[in-house]
Amino acid sequence: MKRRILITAALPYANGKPHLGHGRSTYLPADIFVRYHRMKGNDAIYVCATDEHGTPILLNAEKEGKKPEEYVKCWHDYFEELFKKFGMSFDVFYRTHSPENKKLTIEFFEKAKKNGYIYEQEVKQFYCEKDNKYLPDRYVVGTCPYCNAKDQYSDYCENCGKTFEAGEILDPKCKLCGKRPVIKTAEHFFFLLSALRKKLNDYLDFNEHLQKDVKNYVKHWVKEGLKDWEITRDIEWGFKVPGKKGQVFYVWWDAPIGYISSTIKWAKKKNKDWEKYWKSKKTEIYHFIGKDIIYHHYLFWPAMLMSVKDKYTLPKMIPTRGFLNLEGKKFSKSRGWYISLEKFLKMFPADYLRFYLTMITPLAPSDANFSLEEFKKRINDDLIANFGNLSRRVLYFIEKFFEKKVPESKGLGAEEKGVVKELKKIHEKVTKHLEEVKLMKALQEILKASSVVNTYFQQKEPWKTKDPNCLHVTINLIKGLCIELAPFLPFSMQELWENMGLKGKVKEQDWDSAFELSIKAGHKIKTSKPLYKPVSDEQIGKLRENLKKKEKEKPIDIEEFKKLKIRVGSVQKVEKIDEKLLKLKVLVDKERTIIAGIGEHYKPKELLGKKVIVLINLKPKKIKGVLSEGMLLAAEKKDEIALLTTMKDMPENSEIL
Ligand code: B3M
Ligand code: ZN
Repeated sequence: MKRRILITAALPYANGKPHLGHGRSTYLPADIFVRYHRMKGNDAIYVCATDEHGTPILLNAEKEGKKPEEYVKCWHDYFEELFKKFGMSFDVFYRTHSPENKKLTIEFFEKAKKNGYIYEQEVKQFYCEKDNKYLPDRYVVGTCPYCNAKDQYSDYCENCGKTFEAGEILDPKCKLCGKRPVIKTAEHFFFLLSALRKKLNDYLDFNEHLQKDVKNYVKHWVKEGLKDWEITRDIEWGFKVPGKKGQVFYVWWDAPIGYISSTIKWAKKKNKDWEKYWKSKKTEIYHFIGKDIIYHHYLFWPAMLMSVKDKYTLPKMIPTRGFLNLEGKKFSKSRGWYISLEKFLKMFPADYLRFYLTMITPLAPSDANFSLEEFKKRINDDLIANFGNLSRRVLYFIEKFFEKKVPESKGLGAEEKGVVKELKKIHEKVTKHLEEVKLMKALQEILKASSVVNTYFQQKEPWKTKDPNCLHVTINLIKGLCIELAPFLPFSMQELWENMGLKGKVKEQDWDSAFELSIKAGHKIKTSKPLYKPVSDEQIGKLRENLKKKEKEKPIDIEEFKKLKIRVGSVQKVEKIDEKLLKLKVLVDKERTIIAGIGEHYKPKELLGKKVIVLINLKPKKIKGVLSEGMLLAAEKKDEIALLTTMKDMPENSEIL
């Protein structure tokens, strides 16, 4: 029987370019999963949107001098375009700043309130008297009261991970004007999460589809006690709270409702009944997320759905995956350690990225590493050598020996029967893994199947024997593999489908009959042109170089600058070592020997008694047998060099700040 399956991926903030890691944990796995289910003949839809509210978005829009409406629209369009290139097959890609979402957000609030799950309470808040506004989280920066880290937001310290209440942060400053804010009280709405503790616990206990490790983690939180949740904010961007001047809903209140409102948008267009997808026991709901938003999806969201008492179906499964590192280090835009999805897709086909990311992404909240070298290896060895070349060779021999026509089979021999049987068996495993959202395992099995065909093909040596039976069977098996790989590699499998001379779309083929031998003798193939180009060392080298360059361009902070000990010194003695090198004695904190490559620019005499600027905490280094204990700073232009000095006479060892 046809199943009804609703699949979502975490809604990306309309607030900047996503990097490679963002694609891995949510959008790609959800896309593979939905593509599989469509081929299974299920009624599966893939819903996503941009997440468009919240303080960081407002702050960035202000920084760019844009209206937030304008700002998020720009990013929405950017994501839409980018996701198309990545092969995301959304049924709808909508927005949270939409009329449908506004209506439903207020409806959720009112229903939950009516049912007693929302109450009002006074909270302390920072207020800037110069800007005349309340300053939520990100609008206040200061020093962490626990670890003394500077420049932390007023609700959370990135350094030690502690969260704070308003008023706790030391030396608070308004992010807009730098003035110290005052503390005022304001009435805010809270969601009574604590009252749903038992129900949430039951939901976790009785749902055997949730990942065990994540579930245990969440149950631990429930056991520790759930804090009620403040769901309103004092900013001017978001959906206004009815009857409350100057307050909007917290972004996490309306964001998950965006899953439903986007479905409503889709249903309207397609003339469908959205409630069937959200309020029927028959519907299976899957939310694909990254591990940073576990709390929101395993607790807040089911609690919200329960609180409105509107027959909403709770998520069947919340596939949760970890973060991605790049060459062993955390992605970081500010530190320049970063490759955007956009940039990568400009350099390589989307299928390469889809393939590699799937290969390093188990169904687990553990982190993975994107290694450029490993990427090259996987693509060249597994995708191209194992599968790509096999499919090309089969087509090539049919082209060469049989004028592009699939030859007659003389009935399957024992060997052929053996391979077909084995591939059918593997197909069952692949299917089982896909059902369980174990996409990496499914792909590994498919590659195993491809190896089986490869081994058979090598043994048969059709390039020598021109064995029609072998070619007849293998092209049918390639067709099966092409169907199996289609959810993972939609672009290149459609190309292969067409190269094989097959009609229609591979994504619309029936999953279960993948390994029926449906290509008959006489069928004409189109071409044996190769599907893939190997990843080259140059490409990888270029990416690496770029990373290094960006890392160098990253701004340093004052702490890093302060590490450099730069001082005034006076030249006491100068000797020539050779044409280029001079050996100087410079009095700074003490007399230091310094070897400098300025022999072509300064005569020893000229330097005597002069004040120079010296970096003194550089690791001492032996040059031409002499230990150099510092570096003279100089300005450089083509082949001219000028030593730095001070504009006023300053005593030795004066600090450069
Ligand atoms: N925008 C955060 C994130 O992308 C948030 C997800 C919302 S899902 C309803 O991690
Ligand atoms: Zn201010």
